Amino acid sequence: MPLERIALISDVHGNLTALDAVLADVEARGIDRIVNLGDFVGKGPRGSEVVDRCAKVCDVNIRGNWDDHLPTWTDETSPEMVWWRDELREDQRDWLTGLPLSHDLLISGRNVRLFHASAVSPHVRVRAGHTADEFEGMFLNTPMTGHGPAPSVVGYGDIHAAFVEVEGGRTLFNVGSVGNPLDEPVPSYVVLEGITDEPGPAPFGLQIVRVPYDVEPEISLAAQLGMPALEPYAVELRTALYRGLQPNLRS
Ligand SMILES: [Mn+2]
Repeated sequence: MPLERIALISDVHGNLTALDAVLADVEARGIDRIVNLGDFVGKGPRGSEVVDRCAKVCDVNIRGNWDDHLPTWTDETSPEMVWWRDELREDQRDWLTGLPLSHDLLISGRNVRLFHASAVSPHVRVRAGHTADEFEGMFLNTPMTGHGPAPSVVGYGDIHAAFVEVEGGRTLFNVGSVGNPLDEPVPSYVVLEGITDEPGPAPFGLQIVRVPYDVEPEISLAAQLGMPALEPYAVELRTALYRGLQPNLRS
């Protein structure tokens, strides 16, 4: 049986320019199966278009923390949250809040589990410099993950920083972010390679791909659309410096 490839993308955050660049790279590699690990919206200007694009091209879409809280956001005193929320159509808000929180695959004899931030909730964050307990927790069955076979490979998003870690026979990886990377200002995604639905051992590959694109048209478009919190967004896209660490630009 031939090896198959699956592209894993995450944290597009309304950045359609970066999403288009990554999808073009996925297509150029001849990959037609895409799983999105969530955070379609917020931070960037075109959440609505990103939702429509991903609903069309991704085989599986998983709910992130932003997709979970933005559609039902009620605090009208936060102009950027209101702007991002109101940009979404009613059917898109329903679509986002109805997405699954976890997805299991069997590839080359490995049980692979994908979710946004952790096995507990899309709102519970696990950083690259995690504790041993946090590492263990990523592989556990929880009410959020359901009770499928225990995974030996877990992939997630949320922290906007790609990594791969192999420890005690288990692999934990982060796909990084398409629209708002914070490890370097270049979008990342992951390609998994193996034989899907194959219970026996077979070659298995995992590759982090970086796709450069010009951030300036994306920033200009956000300005043109009158998106609030433009300056911290521009700094994040240009330098990968998280807005919470931009002391003079906190909004
Ligand atoms: Mn995110």
